[in-house]
Amino acid sequence: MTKARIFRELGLRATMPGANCGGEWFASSRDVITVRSPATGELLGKVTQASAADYQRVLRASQKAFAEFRALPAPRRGEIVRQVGVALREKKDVLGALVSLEMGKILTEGLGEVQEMIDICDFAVGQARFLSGPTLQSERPGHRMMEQWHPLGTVGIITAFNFPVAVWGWNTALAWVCGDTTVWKPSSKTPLCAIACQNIVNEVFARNGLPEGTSAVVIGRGAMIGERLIADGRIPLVSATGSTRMGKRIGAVVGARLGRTILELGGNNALIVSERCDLDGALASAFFGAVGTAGQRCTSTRRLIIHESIYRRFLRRLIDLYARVNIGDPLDPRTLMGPLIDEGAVADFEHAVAAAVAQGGTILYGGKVKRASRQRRRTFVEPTIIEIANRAPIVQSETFAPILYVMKYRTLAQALRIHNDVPQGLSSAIYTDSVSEAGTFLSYRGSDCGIANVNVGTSGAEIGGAFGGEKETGGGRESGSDVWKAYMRRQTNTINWDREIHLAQGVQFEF
Ligand code: UN1
Repeated sequence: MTKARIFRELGLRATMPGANCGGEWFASSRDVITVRSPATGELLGKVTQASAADYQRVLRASQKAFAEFRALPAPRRGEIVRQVGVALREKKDVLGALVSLEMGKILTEGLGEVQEMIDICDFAVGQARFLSGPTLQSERPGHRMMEQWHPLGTVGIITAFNFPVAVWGWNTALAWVCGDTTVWKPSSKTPLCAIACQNIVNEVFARNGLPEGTSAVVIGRGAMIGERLIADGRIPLVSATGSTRMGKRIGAVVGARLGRTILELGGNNALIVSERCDLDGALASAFFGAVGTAGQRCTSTRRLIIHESIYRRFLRRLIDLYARVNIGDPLDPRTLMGPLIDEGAVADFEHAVAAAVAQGGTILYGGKVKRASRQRRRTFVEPTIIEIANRAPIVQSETFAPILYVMKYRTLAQALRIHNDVPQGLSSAIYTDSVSEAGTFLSYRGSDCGIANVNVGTSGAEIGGAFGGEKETGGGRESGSDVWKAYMRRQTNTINWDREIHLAQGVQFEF
């Protein structure tokens, strides 16, 4: 698919302003992002970032839209989200290709990301008829209690470059059926994906007569737009995906004004490979988990904890697979691994490899950066396997690159200790055919992560589950299950349907 076709079908132009709340795009700062293909360096477009005044305009529109949008019955809001799902189905090929072009993940993964958005739309349509609370038994005669869920307000959504469309999709589909308006600050590394998504939604929302501001985008610097958004008392909920460092800042600022957050931050995901397991399955899961998306998923497999009796054999087979990885143009169907997002990410990769070696690690495969050429930026690295101790400082931190740290264990208790001995707690997996090992891994004594899988790898979660993690991953949950509750305000109602007044707890207060 050509760039020209992608641009035409998604309403993108060579230069674009970066703010929108429906209708015209606008931006009044002098700050321009130059977007280049991470693979080739080809100029893709220029986006003018939003100014403080642009931010205020977006917020005002969002607040105004909320007053109207929340009055629509939830199933009607669901019907509109259904139409967004249909529009995404129609644009899946081009939007998936844009994700691949701008972010650098291989095409099948770009398409998969759009599929996640379609799936969450379908999920949200059903949810729209089921935003329900319980009725409760009152202790007082003639009284009834119940819970209701009301729309919350403007939801701020901050997303990272690595999932430039899907994470916004998870948040918005739910927020909209819940009656909230949304303001999106996407990563400045992937602004074109954000513009394309907003264009798709604008068409659907306009057709349905929704007020401008129901869905808004402000592309801008963290220091300018991000800081304003998190400090803004008009935004009751900030849902943010990104690094732990960024999450600590957001948590502190939003917390100081007693706002709410959904934080989905760094992971340090491990896969335990038991000697009693389907080794082919374990191999395939480790391979996809570590090499997929060039290791730039928050769920990427970063640590392999392998039973000592199969350690050498398993690694030999894994290294064989690594040696066959086709690295190159993410839009070429033969490619299995594309580039990292930019030269900064490559510097992080190089730093991590050097640190691992300095901290006692041995490189078993890869470790090098590919040289730049006329068709290639210096953003391609080798998928890398390093044998190292879990306690090495570099293993304790998340490097967004295809580096897999491997280590061995003797007993399951030891494997679990190693597994949980990192500051992060997003995703985890064990490959085992033992009911006892699987049961232990999923028990309170097992994985301390928000996601724990048996015979399924750490990455590539379905949208139907709650997605997020513990410890430095931030504790937030996005996507499926009962996550919608975070996007609404809960109200407890007590109704006296009889004449007599009764105070709770038997208190007498008569005059
Ligand atoms: C992310 O990397 O921020 O589970 C999201 C997965 C995807 C989502 C990843 N469904 O790998």
